[in-house]
Amino acid sequence: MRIFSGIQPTGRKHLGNYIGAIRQYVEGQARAAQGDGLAIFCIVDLHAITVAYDPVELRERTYDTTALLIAAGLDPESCILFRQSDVPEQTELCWLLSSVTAHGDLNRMHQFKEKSEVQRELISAGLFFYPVLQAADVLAYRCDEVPVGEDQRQHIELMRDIAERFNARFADGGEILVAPEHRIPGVGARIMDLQDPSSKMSTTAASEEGTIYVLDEPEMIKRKFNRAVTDSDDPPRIAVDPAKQGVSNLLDILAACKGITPDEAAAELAEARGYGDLKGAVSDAVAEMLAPVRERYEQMRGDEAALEQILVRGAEQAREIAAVTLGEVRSAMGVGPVG
Ligand code: AQP
Repeated sequence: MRIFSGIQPTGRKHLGNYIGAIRQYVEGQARAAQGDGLAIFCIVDLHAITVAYDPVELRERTYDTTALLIAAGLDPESCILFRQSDVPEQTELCWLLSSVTAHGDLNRMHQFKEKSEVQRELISAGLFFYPVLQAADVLAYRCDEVPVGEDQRQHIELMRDIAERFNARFADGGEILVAPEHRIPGVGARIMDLQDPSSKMSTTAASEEGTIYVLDEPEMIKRKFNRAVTDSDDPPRIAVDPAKQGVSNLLDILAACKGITPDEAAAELAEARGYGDLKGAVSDAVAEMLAPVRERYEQMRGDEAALEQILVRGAEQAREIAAVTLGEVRSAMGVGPVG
């Protein structure tokens, strides 16, 4: 079993990234180690440049994200952890795969529509092409599984189509590229903004007050949960209900922290006096879950040379795999000399 996922070095990573993706990476690394599998994680700096960004900050954020992933439990001795731009095979594969990607499919991508709406100066062609590069990232490693949050479902479906179209066109009845499955968590796949529970918690679109960052101190976590939007039901009702987005989101977060279902989390709060008790329970659970990550992050972040060394070594390992796939793709497509 081979697992691959990418994460952007943008902004500070939030609770949605942690529950929807990072925690799954750590679990995937453990599963891969148990079998004869391989877990590969990529910090996708080339995706981060598809929207307005600051070059100096991009490098800082790349080290921040590397340190955070390791603090969360990724072990560079047990997985491959690398920076996307260090593996040019992925960018070449992106171009090759563009020939089997339908323009109309890219036009339908929700993420492109949402992100292009908020770009003030330029809607880059890179933003439009984002899912093709993402497909190349994953397909270069012929992986079976991609751990992601719910927002990435459509992109994974597209990369499956790209792999299948490529195989149908160029693999002569065989399978050069592997169409991967997404692995979206049953609970916590879409954590919502605490101030606007109709929008997902997000690096770029969410409110500061409504976003819990992985590195927030416990007091900050408590303050943000205390101010979380719920509803004015009288008497207050702690239940999972599409009409109660704020309460349902808090139950989802609590359930994800405790490894139970949101309904079970609601049942545990049957004796609660009101939403204050729910907010207290969820803020304690989140603070407890994130504290060790924050502490380890603080120990690691200062040593950029060590972080850089981890990324360089990871890229060497990644290139060995990606180069083989790229060679077969080039050869099947008739690109370059006979190999
Ligand atoms: N709210 C969320 N709930 C659950 N999972 C989430 N993910 C993102 N938001 C939520 C998952 O996190 C992984 C990394 O996403 P990314 O590389 O896009 O990183 P980001 O830019 O920090 O994520 P955002 O917040 O989603 O950014 P913007 O603001 O750009 O929209 C992915 O697996 C994603 O599903």
